[in-house]
Amino acid sequence: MKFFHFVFSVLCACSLANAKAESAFPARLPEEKPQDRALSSAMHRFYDEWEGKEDYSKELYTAFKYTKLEGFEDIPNFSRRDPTKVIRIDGVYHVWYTGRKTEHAPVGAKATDTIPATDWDLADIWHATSKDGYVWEEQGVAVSRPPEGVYGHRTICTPDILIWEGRYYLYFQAYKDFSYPWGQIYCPVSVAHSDSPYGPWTFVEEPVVWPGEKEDWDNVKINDPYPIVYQDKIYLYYKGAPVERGHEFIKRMQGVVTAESPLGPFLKSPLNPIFNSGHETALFPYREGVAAIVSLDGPEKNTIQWSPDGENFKIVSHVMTPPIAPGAFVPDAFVGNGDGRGITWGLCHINPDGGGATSESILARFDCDLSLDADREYFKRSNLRFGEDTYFNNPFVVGAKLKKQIARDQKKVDTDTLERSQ
Ligand code: AAL
Repeated sequence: MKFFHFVFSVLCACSLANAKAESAFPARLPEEKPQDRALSSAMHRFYDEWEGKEDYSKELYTAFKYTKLEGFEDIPNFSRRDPTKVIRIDGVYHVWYTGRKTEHAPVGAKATDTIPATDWDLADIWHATSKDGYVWEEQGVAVSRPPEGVYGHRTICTPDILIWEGRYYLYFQAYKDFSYPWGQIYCPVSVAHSDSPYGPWTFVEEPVVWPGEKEDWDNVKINDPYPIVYQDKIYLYYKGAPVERGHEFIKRMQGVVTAESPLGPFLKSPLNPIFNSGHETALFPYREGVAAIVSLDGPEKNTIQWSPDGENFKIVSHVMTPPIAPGAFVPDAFVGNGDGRGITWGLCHINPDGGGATSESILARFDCDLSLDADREYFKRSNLRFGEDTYFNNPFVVGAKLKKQIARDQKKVDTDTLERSQ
Protein backbone atom coordinates (compact mmCIF):
# COMPACT_ATOMS: atom_id res chain seq x y z
CA MET A 1 0.00 0.00 0.00
CA LYS A 2 2.76 2.36 1.01
CA PHE A 3 4.66 1.48 -2.16
CA PHE A 4 1.68 2.37 -4.38
CA HIS A 5 1.21 5.58 -2.51
CA PHE A 6 4.88 6.39 -3.08
CA VAL A 7 4.68 5.64 -6.83
CA PHE A 8 1.48 7.71 -7.10
CA SER A 9 3.08 10.71 -5.34
CA VAL A 10 6.14 10.54 -7.58
CA LEU A 11 3.93 10.42 -10.68
CA CYS A 12 1.89 13.40 -9.48
CA ALA A 13 4.99 15.39 -8.62
CA CYS A 14 6.45 14.64 -12.06
CA SER A 15 3.33 15.64 -13.94
CA LEU A 16 3.13 18.89 -11.93
CA ALA A 17 6.81 19.56 -12.62
CA ASN A 18 6.24 18.80 -16.30
CA ALA A 19 3.26 21.11 -16.45
CA LYS A 20 5.33 23.83 -14.84
CA ALA A 21 8.23 23.17 -17.13
CA GLU A 22 6.02 23.14 -20.25
CA SER A 23 4.71 26.67 -20.02
CA ALA A 24 3.40 29.24 -17.61
CA PHE A 25 -0.27 30.14 -17.71
CA PRO A 26 -0.66 32.46 -20.71
CA ALA A 27 -1.27 36.19 -20.41
CA ARG A 28 -3.98 36.04 -23.04
CA LEU A 29 -6.86 34.42 -21.21
CA PRO A 30 -7.89 31.18 -22.95
CA GLU A 31 -11.58 31.44 -23.82
CA GLU A 32 -12.18 27.80 -22.90
CA LYS A 33 -10.82 26.06 -19.82
CA PRO A 34 -7.41 24.62 -20.80
CA GLN A 35 -7.55 20.84 -20.80
CA ASP A 36 -3.88 20.17 -21.46
CA ARG A 37 -2.31 21.61 -18.33
CA ALA A 38 -2.54 21.42 -14.59
CA LEU A 39 -4.90 24.01 -13.08
CA SER A 40 -5.25 25.18 -9.51
CA SER A 41 -8.65 25.02 -7.78
CA ALA A 42 -8.93 28.78 -8.27
CA MET A 43 -8.48 28.46 -12.03
CA HIS A 44 -10.94 25.55 -12.20
CA ARG A 45 -13.43 27.78 -10.41
CA PHE A 46 -12.62 30.69 -12.70
CA TYR A 47 -13.86 28.66 -15.64
CA ASP A 48 -16.46 26.44 -13.97
CA GLU A 49 -18.16 29.09 -11.82
CA TRP A 50 -17.12 32.46 -13.22
CA GLU A 51 -17.46 31.71 -16.96
CA GLY A 52 -13.75 32.43 -17.50
CA LYS A 53 -14.43 36.16 -17.19
CA GLU A 54 -13.40 39.02 -14.93
CA ASP A 55 -16.42 40.37 -13.07
CA TYR A 56 -16.37 43.80 -14.77
CA SER A 57 -16.78 42.22 -18.19
CA LYS A 58 -20.07 40.61 -17.24
CA GLU A 59 -23.48 42.04 -18.03
CA LEU A 60 -24.66 41.02 -14.56
CA TYR A 61 -21.95 42.89 -12.71
CA THR A 62 -22.27 46.51 -11.61
CA ALA A 63 -21.22 49.20 -9.20
CA PHE A 64 -23.98 51.35 -7.66
CA LYS A 65 -24.32 55.11 -7.49
CA TYR A 66 -26.74 56.83 -5.10
CA THR A 67 -28.55 60.14 -5.48
CA LYS A 68 -30.77 62.11 -3.10
CA LEU A 69 -34.33 62.52 -4.28
CA GLU A 70 -36.24 65.76 -4.46
CA GLY A 71 -39.88 66.28 -3.57
CA PHE A 72 -40.22 64.18 -0.41
CA GLU A 73 -40.77 66.68 2.36
CA ASP A 74 -38.67 66.00 5.42
CA ILE A 75 -41.22 65.81 8.24
CA PRO A 76 -40.22 64.47 11.70
CA ASN A 77 -41.49 60.93 12.26
CA PHE A 78 -42.56 60.54 8.65
CA SER A 79 -40.62 57.54 7.41
CA ARG A 80 -40.61 56.29 3.82
CA ARG A 81 -39.15 52.88 3.00
CA ASP A 82 -39.43 49.64 1.01
CA PRO A 83 -40.25 51.10 -2.44
CA THR A 84 -41.99 48.92 -5.02
CA LYS A 85 -40.67 48.40 -8.50
CA VAL A 86 -40.94 51.64 -10.43
CA ILE A 87 -43.39 51.49 -13.32
CA ARG A 88 -43.95 53.97 -16.15
CA ILE A 89 -47.47 54.68 -17.36
CA ASP A 90 -48.08 57.28 -20.09
CA GLY A 91 -44.66 58.83 -19.54
CA VAL A 92 -45.05 59.10 -15.74
CA TYR A 93 -43.05 57.03 -13.24
CA HIS A 94 -44.96 55.60 -10.28
CA VAL A 95 -43.71 54.13 -7.02
CA TRP A 96 -45.44 52.95 -3.85
CA TYR A 97 -43.79 52.50 -0.46
CA THR A 98 -44.26 51.98 3.25
CA GLY A 99 -45.20 55.35 4.74
CA ARG A 100 -45.23 55.80 8.49
CA LYS A 101 -46.49 59.19 9.59
CA THR A 102 -46.78 59.07 13.36
CA GLU A 103 -46.60 61.55 16.23
CA HIS A 104 -43.80 59.66 17.87
CA ALA A 105 -40.67 57.78 16.81
CA PRO A 106 -40.70 53.95 17.12
CA VAL A 107 -40.15 52.73 20.67
CA GLY A 108 -39.84 48.94 20.35
CA ALA A 109 -41.63 46.90 23.01
CA LYS A 110 -43.26 49.96 24.61
CA ALA A 111 -45.44 50.60 21.56
CA THR A 112 -49.11 51.56 22.03
CA ASP A 113 -52.08 51.94 19.69
CA THR A 114 -50.60 55.19 18.42
CA ILE A 115 -46.88 54.84 19.15
CA PRO A 116 -45.10 52.56 16.69
CA ALA A 117 -42.87 49.65 17.67
CA THR A 118 -40.76 49.68 14.53
CA ASP A 119 -40.13 51.83 11.50
CA TRP A 120 -42.76 49.88 9.51
CA ASP A 121 -45.37 49.75 12.28
CA LEU A 122 -48.63 51.78 12.03
CA ALA A 123 -47.87 52.36 8.35
CA ASP A 124 -49.92 52.67 5.17
CA ILE A 125 -49.02 52.30 1.51
CA TRP A 126 -48.09 55.66 -0.05
CA HIS A 127 -47.74 56.67 -3.68
CA ALA A 128 -45.48 59.12 -5.55
CA THR A 129 -45.01 60.06 -9.21
CA SER A 130 -42.18 61.58 -11.21
CA LYS A 131 -41.36 62.75 -14.71
CA ASP A 132 -37.62 62.05 -14.51
CA GLY A 133 -37.03 59.65 -11.59
CA TYR A 134 -35.23 62.33 -9.53
CA VAL A 135 -37.94 64.85 -8.63
CA TRP A 136 -40.97 63.18 -7.10
CA GLU A 137 -44.42 64.37 -6.23
CA GLU A 138 -46.00 62.67 -3.26
CA GLN A 139 -49.59 61.69 -4.04
CA GLY A 140 -50.57 60.64 -0.50
CA VAL A 141 -51.89 57.39 0.90
CA ALA A 142 -52.86 54.86 -1.78
CA VAL A 143 -54.00 52.00 0.50
CA SER A 144 -54.93 52.57 4.16
CA ARG A 145 -54.98 50.10 7.00
CA PRO A 146 -58.22 48.10 7.10
CA PRO A 147 -60.67 47.97 10.05
CA GLU A 148 -60.01 45.97 13.23
CA GLY A 149 -60.15 42.19 12.81
CA VAL A 150 -58.76 42.29 9.28
CA TYR A 151 -55.14 41.39 8.56
CA GLY A 152 -53.30 44.65 8.10
CA HIS A 153 -55.21 46.53 10.79
CA ARG A 154 -52.03 47.18 12.75
CA THR A 155 -49.82 47.94 9.76
CA ILE A 156 -49.53 47.35 6.03
CA CYS A 157 -46.06 47.64 4.62
CA THR A 158 -43.36 46.58 2.17
CA PRO A 159 -45.55 46.65 -0.95
CA ASP A 160 -44.86 45.64 -4.51
CA ILE A 161 -46.75 46.12 -7.75
CA LEU A 162 -48.10 43.87 -10.48
CA ILE A 163 -49.93 44.83 -13.66
CA TRP A 164 -52.11 42.00 -14.97
CA GLU A 165 -54.58 42.30 -17.80
CA GLY A 166 -54.74 46.08 -17.44
CA ARG A 167 -55.36 46.08 -13.66
CA TYR A 168 -52.93 47.16 -10.95
CA TYR A 169 -52.28 44.94 -7.92
CA LEU A 170 -50.39 46.01 -4.80
CA TYR A 171 -49.19 43.15 -2.58
CA PHE A 172 -48.03 43.94 0.96
CA GLN A 173 -47.38 42.54 4.42
CA ALA A 174 -50.53 42.63 6.54
CA TYR A 175 -50.05 42.60 10.33
CA LYS A 176 -52.94 42.39 12.78
CA ASP A 177 -50.74 43.17 15.72
CA PHE A 178 -47.26 44.24 16.63
CA SER A 179 -44.73 42.38 18.69
CA TYR A 180 -41.23 43.23 19.68
CA PRO A 181 -38.87 41.68 18.85
CA TRP A 182 -40.86 41.96 15.63
CA GLY A 183 -39.64 38.66 14.19
CA GLN A 184 -42.21 36.50 15.93
CA ILE A 185 -45.36 38.11 14.65
CA TYR A 186 -47.62 36.27 12.21
CA CYS A 187 -47.68 37.93 8.82
CA PRO A 188 -49.52 36.89 5.66
CA VAL A 189 -49.54 38.88 2.41
CA SER A 190 -52.64 40.79 1.32
CA VAL A 191 -53.51 42.61 -1.88
CA ALA A 192 -55.41 45.66 -3.10
CA HIS A 193 -56.30 46.35 -6.73
CA SER A 194 -57.34 49.20 -8.97
CA ASP A 195 -57.93 50.01 -12.63
CA SER A 196 -55.63 53.04 -12.38
CA PRO A 197 -52.26 53.69 -10.70
CA TYR A 198 -53.96 56.66 -9.03
CA GLY A 199 -56.57 54.38 -7.39
CA PRO A 200 -59.03 54.08 -5.80
CA TRP A 201 -57.77 50.73 -4.48
CA THR A 202 -60.00 47.84 -3.45
CA PHE A 203 -58.62 46.11 -0.35
CA VAL A 204 -59.10 42.32 -0.46
CA GLU A 205 -59.72 41.27 3.15
CA GLU A 206 -58.63 37.65 2.82
CA PRO A 207 -54.83 37.38 2.54
CA VAL A 208 -53.49 35.66 -0.60
CA VAL A 209 -50.20 34.16 0.65
CA TRP A 210 -50.08 32.52 4.07
CA PRO A 211 -47.19 31.40 6.28
CA GLY A 212 -46.54 27.65 6.23
CA GLU A 213 -47.43 24.86 8.65
CA LYS A 214 -45.93 24.55 12.14
CA GLU A 215 -42.87 22.58 11.04
CA ASP A 216 -42.16 24.63 7.89
CA TRP A 217 -39.31 27.06 7.26
CA ASP A 218 -41.77 29.94 6.63
CA ASN A 219 -44.19 29.17 9.47
CA VAL A 220 -44.62 32.69 10.83
CA LYS A 221 -44.12 35.33 8.19
CA ILE A 222 -44.25 36.01 4.52
CA ASN A 223 -42.34 39.25 3.95
CA ASP A 224 -41.29 41.32 0.98
CA PRO A 225 -43.78 40.01 -1.64
CA TYR A 226 -42.34 40.72 -5.09
CA PRO A 227 -44.38 39.74 -8.18
CA ILE A 228 -43.20 39.51 -11.78
CA VAL A 229 -44.74 37.78 -14.78
CA TYR A 230 -42.68 34.84 -15.93
CA GLN A 231 -43.64 32.02 -18.29
CA ASP A 232 -47.19 33.42 -18.46
CA LYS A 233 -47.66 33.04 -14.71
CA ILE A 234 -47.32 35.29 -11.71
CA TYR A 235 -44.14 34.47 -9.84
CA LEU A 236 -44.32 36.12 -6.45
CA TYR A 237 -41.02 35.95 -4.56
CA TYR A 238 -40.95 36.42 -0.81
CA LYS A 239 -38.85 36.22 2.31
CA GLY A 240 -40.01 33.67 4.86
CA ALA A 241 -38.97 32.88 8.39
CA PRO A 242 -39.98 30.48 11.14
CA VAL A 243 -41.13 31.57 14.58
CA GLU A 244 -38.35 29.54 16.18
CA ARG A 245 -35.16 31.35 16.99
CA GLY A 246 -31.59 30.15 17.42
CA HIS A 247 -28.68 28.84 15.42
CA GLU A 248 -30.30 25.51 14.64
CA PHE A 249 -33.22 27.23 12.86
CA ILE A 250 -33.41 29.06 9.56
CA LYS A 251 -33.23 32.76 10.29
CA ARG A 252 -34.75 33.84 7.02
CA MET A 253 -34.59 32.58 3.45
CA GLN A 254 -36.57 33.25 0.33
CA GLY A 255 -39.11 31.32 -1.64
CA VAL A 256 -41.52 31.73 -4.51
CA VAL A 257 -45.23 31.14 -5.03
CA THR A 258 -46.87 31.02 -8.45
CA ALA A 259 -50.41 31.71 -9.62
CA GLU A 260 -52.44 31.88 -12.81
CA SER A 261 -54.36 34.88 -11.54
CA PRO A 262 -53.53 37.82 -9.18
CA LEU A 263 -55.90 36.81 -6.38
CA GLY A 264 -54.55 33.28 -6.34
CA PRO A 265 -54.48 30.54 -5.47
CA PHE A 266 -50.73 30.93 -4.97
CA LEU A 267 -48.81 27.65 -4.85
CA LYS A 268 -45.53 27.35 -3.01
CA SER A 269 -42.69 25.91 -5.07
CA PRO A 270 -41.64 22.45 -3.84
CA LEU A 271 -38.05 23.73 -4.18
CA ASN A 272 -38.51 26.47 -1.55
CA PRO A 273 -36.43 28.02 -0.16
CA ILE A 274 -34.85 29.01 -3.46
CA PHE A 275 -32.48 31.65 -1.99
CA ASN A 276 -30.36 30.88 1.06
CA SER A 277 -29.60 34.60 1.53
CA GLY A 278 -31.07 38.02 0.80
CA HIS A 279 -33.58 40.48 2.20
CA GLU A 280 -36.03 42.51 0.13
CA THR A 281 -34.50 41.06 -3.02
CA ALA A 282 -35.11 42.85 -6.32
CA LEU A 283 -35.73 40.51 -9.23
CA PHE A 284 -36.11 41.12 -12.95
CA PRO A 285 -36.55 39.07 -16.10
CA TYR A 286 -33.14 38.60 -17.67
CA ARG A 287 -32.62 36.80 -20.99
CA GLU A 288 -34.72 33.64 -20.74
CA GLY A 289 -34.46 33.55 -16.95
CA VAL A 290 -34.65 35.77 -13.87
CA ALA A 291 -31.90 37.82 -12.19
CA ALA A 292 -31.77 38.98 -8.56
CA ILE A 293 -29.91 41.56 -6.48
CA VAL A 294 -29.22 39.75 -3.21
CA SER A 295 -28.23 42.48 -0.77
CA LEU A 296 -28.49 41.85 2.95
CA ASP A 297 -28.24 38.68 5.02
CA GLY A 298 -26.80 35.23 4.59
CA PRO A 299 -23.65 33.71 3.10
CA GLU A 300 -24.55 34.90 -0.40
CA LYS A 301 -25.30 38.53 0.41
CA ASN A 302 -23.86 41.19 -1.92
CA THR A 303 -24.28 39.09 -5.03
CA ILE A 304 -26.11 39.23 -8.33
CA GLN A 305 -27.70 35.87 -9.10
CA TRP A 306 -29.39 34.42 -12.14
CA SER A 307 -31.57 31.41 -12.81
CA PRO A 308 -32.56 29.96 -16.18
CA ASP A 309 -35.97 28.96 -14.78
CA GLY A 310 -36.91 31.45 -12.06
CA GLU A 311 -36.13 28.94 -9.30
CA ASN A 312 -32.58 27.59 -9.52
CA PHE A 313 -30.34 30.58 -8.89
CA LYS A 314 -26.58 30.75 -9.02
CA ILE A 315 -24.17 33.55 -8.17
CA VAL A 316 -22.99 35.46 -11.23
CA SER A 317 -21.04 38.22 -9.51
CA HIS A 318 -20.18 39.76 -6.16
CA VAL A 319 -21.04 43.44 -5.77
CA MET A 320 -20.17 46.24 -3.36
CA THR A 321 -22.68 48.47 -1.55
CA PRO A 322 -25.80 47.11 -3.28
CA PRO A 323 -29.06 48.98 -2.63
CA ILE A 324 -31.11 48.07 0.44
CA ALA A 325 -34.73 47.16 -0.33
CA PRO A 326 -34.34 48.02 -4.01
CA GLY A 327 -37.34 48.65 -6.20
CA ALA A 328 -35.94 48.87 -9.71
CA PHE A 329 -37.49 50.37 -12.81
CA VAL A 330 -38.13 47.08 -14.60
CA PRO A 331 -39.71 48.04 -17.94
CA ASP A 332 -40.42 44.41 -18.87
CA ALA A 333 -41.44 43.08 -15.42
CA PHE A 334 -44.83 41.94 -16.72
CA VAL A 335 -44.02 41.09 -20.32
CA GLY A 336 -42.92 37.49 -19.76
CA ASN A 337 -41.58 37.00 -23.30
CA GLY A 338 -38.42 35.12 -22.28
CA ASP A 339 -36.17 38.00 -23.36
CA GLY A 340 -35.60 40.05 -20.18
CA ARG A 341 -33.46 43.14 -20.80
CA GLY A 342 -32.37 44.12 -17.27
CA ILE A 343 -32.28 47.33 -15.26
CA THR A 344 -30.33 50.60 -14.95
CA TRP A 345 -31.92 52.40 -11.97
CA GLY A 346 -34.49 52.29 -9.23
CA LEU A 347 -35.31 53.48 -5.74
CA CYS A 348 -34.17 51.97 -2.46
CA HIS A 349 -34.12 53.07 1.17
CA ILE A 350 -31.44 54.33 3.47
CA ASN A 351 -31.36 54.83 7.23
CA PRO A 352 -29.61 58.17 7.53
CA ASP A 353 -28.66 57.48 11.14
CA GLY A 354 -27.34 54.04 10.24
CA GLY A 355 -29.66 52.36 12.73
CA GLY A 356 -31.99 49.39 12.39
CA ALA A 357 -35.62 48.59 13.06
CA THR A 358 -36.43 51.74 15.03
CA SER A 359 -34.64 54.15 12.70
CA GLU A 360 -36.40 56.44 10.31
CA SER A 361 -35.82 55.73 6.61
CA ILE A 362 -35.66 57.85 3.47
CA LEU A 363 -36.00 56.88 -0.17
CA ALA A 364 -33.01 57.31 -2.48
CA ARG A 365 -32.23 56.62 -6.12
CA PHE A 366 -29.66 54.06 -7.25
CA ASP A 367 -28.14 53.78 -10.70
CA CYS A 368 -26.33 50.75 -12.08
CA ASP A 369 -25.73 48.78 -15.25
CA LEU A 370 -27.45 45.43 -15.16
CA SER A 371 -28.94 45.88 -18.58
CA LEU A 372 -28.30 44.24 -21.92
CA ASP A 373 -29.22 47.53 -23.61
CA ALA A 374 -26.86 49.80 -21.67
CA ASP A 375 -23.12 50.11 -21.73
CA ARG A 376 -22.21 52.36 -18.83
CA GLU A 377 -18.50 52.01 -18.30
CA TYR A 378 -18.68 53.97 -15.05
CA PHE A 379 -20.58 51.08 -13.45
CA LYS A 380 -18.22 48.33 -14.56
CA ARG A 381 -15.43 49.22 -12.15
CA SER A 382 -14.11 46.30 -10.22
CA ASN A 383 -13.37 47.92 -6.88
CA LEU A 384 -14.69 50.87 -4.97
CA ARG A 385 -12.15 52.64 -2.82
CA PHE A 386 -13.51 54.50 0.16
CA GLY A 387 -11.90 57.63 1.52
CA GLU A 388 -10.85 58.18 5.10
CA ASP A 389 -14.10 59.92 5.78
CA THR A 390 -16.15 56.88 4.86
CA TYR A 391 -14.16 54.61 7.12
CA PHE A 392 -14.04 56.91 10.12
CA ASN A 393 -16.81 59.48 9.96
CA ASN A 394 -19.39 59.08 7.24
CA PRO A 395 -22.75 58.89 9.01
CA PHE A 396 -24.28 57.00 6.08
CA VAL A 397 -21.90 54.14 6.73
CA VAL A 398 -21.72 54.15 10.50
CA GLY A 399 -24.44 56.30 11.97
CA ALA A 400 -24.77 57.54 15.51
CA LYS A 401 -26.84 54.57 16.72
CA LEU A 402 -24.53 51.98 15.28
CA LYS A 403 -21.53 53.84 16.66
CA LYS A 404 -23.05 53.69 20.14
CA GLN A 405 -23.80 49.99 19.72
CA ILE A 406 -20.26 49.30 18.55
CA ALA A 407 -18.92 51.23 21.54
CA ARG A 408 -21.13 49.15 23.86
CA ASP A 409 -20.09 45.88 22.22
CA GLN A 410 -16.46 46.94 22.31
CA LYS A 411 -16.69 47.66 26.02
CA LYS A 412 -18.14 44.18 26.57
CA VAL A 413 -15.44 42.56 24.47
CA ASP A 414 -12.80 44.48 26.38
CA THR A 415 -14.32 43.48 29.73
CA ASP A 416 -14.54 39.80 28.74
CA THR A 417 -10.97 39.80 27.53
CA LEU A 418 -9.84 41.53 30.66
CA GLU A 419 -11.69 39.06 32.89
CA ARG A 420 -10.23 36.10 31.03
CA SER A 421 -6.71 37.45 31.23
CA GLN A 422 -6.85 37.89 35.02
C1 AAL B 1 -37.83 44.88 6.10
C2 AAL B 1 -38.57 43.80 5.35
C3 AAL B 1 -39.93 43.57 5.91
C4 AAL B 1 -39.87 43.41 7.37
C5 AAL B 1 -39.54 44.79 7.75
C6 AAL B 1 -40.45 45.58 6.91
O1 AAL B 1 -36.50 44.82 6.05
O2 AAL B 1 -37.84 42.62 5.28
O3 AAL B 1 -40.62 44.79 5.75
O4 AAL B 1 -41.08 43.04 7.95
O5 AAL B 1 -38.19 44.98 7.45
